[in-house]
Amino acid sequence: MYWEPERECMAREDLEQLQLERLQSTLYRVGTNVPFYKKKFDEIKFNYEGIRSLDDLRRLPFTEKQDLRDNYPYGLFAVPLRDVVRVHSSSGTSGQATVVGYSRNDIKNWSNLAARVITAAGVTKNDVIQIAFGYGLFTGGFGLHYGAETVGTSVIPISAGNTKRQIQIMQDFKTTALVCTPSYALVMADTMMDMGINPNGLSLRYGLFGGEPWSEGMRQEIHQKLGIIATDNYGLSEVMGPGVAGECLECNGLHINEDHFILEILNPETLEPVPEGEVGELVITTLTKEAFPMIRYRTRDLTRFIPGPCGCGRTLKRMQRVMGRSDDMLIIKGVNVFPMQIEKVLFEVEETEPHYQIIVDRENHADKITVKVEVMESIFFDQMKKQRQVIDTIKSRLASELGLSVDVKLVEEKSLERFEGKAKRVIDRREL
Ligand code: DLL
Repeated sequence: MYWEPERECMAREDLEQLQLERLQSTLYRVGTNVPFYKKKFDEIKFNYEGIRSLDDLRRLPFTEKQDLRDNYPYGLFAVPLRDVVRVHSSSGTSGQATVVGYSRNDIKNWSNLAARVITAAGVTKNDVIQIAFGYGLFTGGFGLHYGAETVGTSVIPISAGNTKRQIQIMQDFKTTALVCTPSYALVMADTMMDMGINPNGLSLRYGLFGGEPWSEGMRQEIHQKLGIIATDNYGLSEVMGPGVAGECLECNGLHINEDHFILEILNPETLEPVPEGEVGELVITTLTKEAFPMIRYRTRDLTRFIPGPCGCGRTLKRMQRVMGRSDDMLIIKGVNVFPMQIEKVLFEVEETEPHYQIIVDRENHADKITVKVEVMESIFFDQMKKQRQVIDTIKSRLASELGLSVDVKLVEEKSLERFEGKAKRVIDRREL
């Protein structure tokens, strides 16, 4: 049930003391070994002795994605390359790629934290786990792979893609736990239907999903279609990869591995902490990373802390599922719209399939959103009247959720693009 109970159920006071000690030593190491931080610390005349409490962290400057780009490839590493045993990298689809590195000890910690997340999600050494995240420069595959091996689970390192083969192997190898993005899990469910395979006849019991935002409605959909317990786990390559936070079987927020990371939730404009329990931007400081420590990294991910204790007994603080990134926020006629708000509404409408696309255009200087959503075959082909009704329902629910009128188009089942990794739901044509 717990992987490291002495840490996961630690008394708050002891945890904070440990965080403080680890923070002091991290700051000393980066200030000594990384010219980028040394310069920043000198600028504010930062004195290491001055860090007496965790609140003192707030005096330090932020690190941003651009800093990683400017220091490409190895400029922010805090150890010489001979002590680095692994590098990963972001794809660079939204600009110059970034590179992160791990020492032997970092890999040990990462494996342990991924093992925590896997254990919290119900998986034990008796399970057979199919890792359908990409292996390679992306951290998803290797991160969870090492975690699963640490737990002692039988690992099938299949990587992403080739969906029919995934299902064949799931059936033949008696997979009990599936690891991938939530959108890919739904693609697998559809493919099973096409192959005439009943998910209830498989051995699958658990699904560990992450790497992209997903709604509670999507969790229910996966649960119904695959008959599994679906948990959420969160991480990002800049601070480690998967293993930063993960849900337990209470399925009510993600426990943060606070002995290895300090998470702040700040108002993205003022950069001051939001009042307890309110939504803001997650800012992360690593406490144990040797090769690639990060001080106050601005993730752009939006979430909130969940107050109060959790039924599972872990004392590690919880955060709510990440609702999206501030850079994914669309501003339409001055109204802020998050793709997750649209997903939430679509999943509440019975006739829709869980596949959609959000298209943003600019017509006559005005922004316009069109939501394309797949609907059941029977509705798409036969019933004009029913189609109108579904469109009207979605439109009116979206209008009340967003405060904005949105165009809705019903499209045929399987007509929208499918994704094996992170889904790309928004097409913003305004930039073209
Ligand atoms: O996606 C690490 C990961 C892999 C986490 C597999 C969990 C499972 P990156 O490619 O660097 O790393 O992308 C990180 O993805 O800043 C979030 O915006 C988003 N993200 C990751 N997990 C979640 C999640 C991996 N559970 C970026 N919910 C992050 C919402 C997520 N968004």
